[in-house]
Amino acid sequence: MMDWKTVKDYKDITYKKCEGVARIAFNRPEVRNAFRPQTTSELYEAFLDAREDTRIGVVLLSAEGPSPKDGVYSFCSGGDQKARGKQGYVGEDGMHRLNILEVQRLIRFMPKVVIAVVPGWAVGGGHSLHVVCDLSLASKEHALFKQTDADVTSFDGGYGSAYLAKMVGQKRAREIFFLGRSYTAQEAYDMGMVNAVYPHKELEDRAFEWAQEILAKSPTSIKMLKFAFNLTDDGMVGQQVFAGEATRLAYMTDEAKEGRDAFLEKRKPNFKHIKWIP
Ligand code: S0N
Repeated sequence: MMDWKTVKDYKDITYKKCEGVARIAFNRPEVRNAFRPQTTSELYEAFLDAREDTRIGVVLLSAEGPSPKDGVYSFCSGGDQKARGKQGYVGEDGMHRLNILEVQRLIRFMPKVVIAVVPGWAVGGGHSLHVVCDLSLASKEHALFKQTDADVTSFDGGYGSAYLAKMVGQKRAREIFFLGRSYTAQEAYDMGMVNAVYPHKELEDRAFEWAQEILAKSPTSIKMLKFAFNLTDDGMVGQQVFAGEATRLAYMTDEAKEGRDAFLEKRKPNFKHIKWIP
């Protein structure tokens, strides 16, 4: 039995932790878990907390539900169209904000595995979020995948589309965006954008099991592998992120200690005893 502990009470999301796993969940089921600036600020804060917590190795991005209005389950239906002003999504401070892309980047660049747990509709920017997560698990009965970006002129030309094409192929990605059809969990699995499909009532338990399997692995390996998988698609930033971790590993060597000590002791470094390992 999982003993989830609430980290902080938020307005638009729930945030809990249990045994090395963080669970961040959308909590606006009455609007199919659409995100507004308030939601993206909360998501960013929670993801940052999970990133910084050295006990956490896996984050589950999930959703509360079903909707109290009609019993429909959703993961996320993207940007809240009611919060959309003339120049974009408007926060309570009246500013236009595009912060979901910052959440995407945090998911992409955090040195931990993020799993999208999709209990229902994954639509628009909600679809993009599952795409940017490292893994996706979906409810057999209720998960539905759909891209409405071209219907509402609020489109993701970054990871949501270009990275999706790497996953399912150019023809399929263009079909998903150009036609805006709905796809079942099984169809999403067959296309290669979902890792596994589970009966709805088992979904959260299975996701926790996936997380525990990952947590049994070497943290450094998982981190380096994630950044290696990202590297070619992220250009110079991908190289920067991967290289930063390589530098961190180099810091742990005797030669790094010698380089630092020599500088501090105002002498030339002596690397003569260090082997040139082939
Ligand atoms: C999810 C859909 C398919 C579900 O259909 P269903 O089951 O028939 O339910 P509905 O009756 O349509 O909805 C139930 C209630 O929920 C409200 N609602 C649903 N989705 C939204 C939403 N996104 N915003 C606001 N409200 C929503 C309905 O209004 C309804 O409420 P009531 O009962 O009061 O009438 C279907 O609902 C649907 O298609 N939803 C809209 C999906 C959509 O178009 N999303 C936006 C797509 N674009 C983005 O997400 C862009 C993301 C983004 O922010 C971004 C990304 C990259 C670059 C920049 C940006 C940027 O910030 O702009």
